[in-house]
Amino acid sequence: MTAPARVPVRTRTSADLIRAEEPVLAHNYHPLPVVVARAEGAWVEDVEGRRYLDMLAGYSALNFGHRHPRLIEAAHRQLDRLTLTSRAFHHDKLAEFAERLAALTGLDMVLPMNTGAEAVESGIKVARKWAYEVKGVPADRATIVVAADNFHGRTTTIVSFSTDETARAGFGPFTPGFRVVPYNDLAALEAAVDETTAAVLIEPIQGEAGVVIPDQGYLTGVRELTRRTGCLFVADEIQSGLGRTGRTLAVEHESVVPDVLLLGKALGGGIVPVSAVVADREVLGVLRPGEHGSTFGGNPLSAAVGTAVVELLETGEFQRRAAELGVILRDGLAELVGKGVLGFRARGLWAGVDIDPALGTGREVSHHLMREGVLVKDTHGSTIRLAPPLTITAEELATALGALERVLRRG
Ligand code: IF1
Repeated sequence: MTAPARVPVRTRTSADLIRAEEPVLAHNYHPLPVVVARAEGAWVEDVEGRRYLDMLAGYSALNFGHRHPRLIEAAHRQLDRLTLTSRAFHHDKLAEFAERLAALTGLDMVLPMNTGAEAVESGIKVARKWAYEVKGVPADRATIVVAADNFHGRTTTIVSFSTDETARAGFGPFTPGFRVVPYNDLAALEAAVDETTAAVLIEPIQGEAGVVIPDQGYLTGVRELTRRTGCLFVADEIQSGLGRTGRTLAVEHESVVPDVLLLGKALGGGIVPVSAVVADREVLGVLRPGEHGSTFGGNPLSAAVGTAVVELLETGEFQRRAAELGVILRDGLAELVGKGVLGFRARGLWAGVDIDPALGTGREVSHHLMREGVLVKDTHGSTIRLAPPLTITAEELATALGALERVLRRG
């Protein structure tokens, strides 16, 4: 076969670049046709220099916006000194990262990993080991109770307990040991928990499901039930945590402290993948040398950026912004109910917006918004999710809401 003539890289347009991906990139995504070349704060710019307001923020990986100066500075400083040691040796950035992250969350110990799915996998392993060593569950009998419509990542074990057929089908055989109950249903949870239960694993707010916020009292109920029955409450705050909802953690809205916290996304400041399992010593202490690990987990660059992220959160500024601007977002969306919006769920700077299906799918609405200079992502059906950087201004938020109003008005 003769190779197709290649267009010189520098003259490639967005359309060229999208076409160039097709034969060489796995088709596991269907992105909007925008090709981003640079970004700053809440704004991204495409190859042709068109600017867009980023109302997705890397699914909350960019809570502090693109290229936050403090985070970029921390990364640059670390790049000039030391980037990787592996955990075979100590390095001079890890203690501070763990100390400050533990202090931020009020728990004792940190297990550093990289991606969200790895934090979830690690949380599952820790919960199972805790069940055998501390709770006394017979070998290989531990169960973990999870919620329907969950999203915790893409590994084979995690998709084993997904209820989304697209995420699961074709990837079996699946990992046993999980029980699925409806979300926001304490009676169903209670019925599923027994003496084999190591943990209840839930998202305090379900992201992929469409920003589904449980009834007030649910998280308190999960805390009470897990304590009473002697199993761990594992909260996946990978998307909901680190300022997004107006608090450092979404569980704080009910003043609940889980046994195990899973963090990711924004912990890497949009620069490097950084995730962590955070828990008290009684739980994370079950891991001993050689039993779990990661080449990249807690590497110097990740630790430096992660520490800078924790420093930003220590100020409380971003949580406050999310809470205050969240009111503007909520009020703006309330104005659109009946004008193309059927309903919405919002907490802090995070919203799932159900668009009247007569006006188009979530995908079509996202496409129209892109043409208006606003980037969002649909979830299922006609729901779009909004999760702008927490650095967005009130004016920028109004710009995005104005664009949504125009798109809905045109239908
Ligand atoms: C994709 C959704 C967001 C997560 C929670 C763990 C992970 C995620 C609560 C795994 C990841 C992602 C992954 C991304 C799309 C995305 C997503 F639509 F699927 F639900 F954010 F809204 N726990 N969420 O939300 O983290 O391994 O990806 O670092 O395309 O899969 P990861």
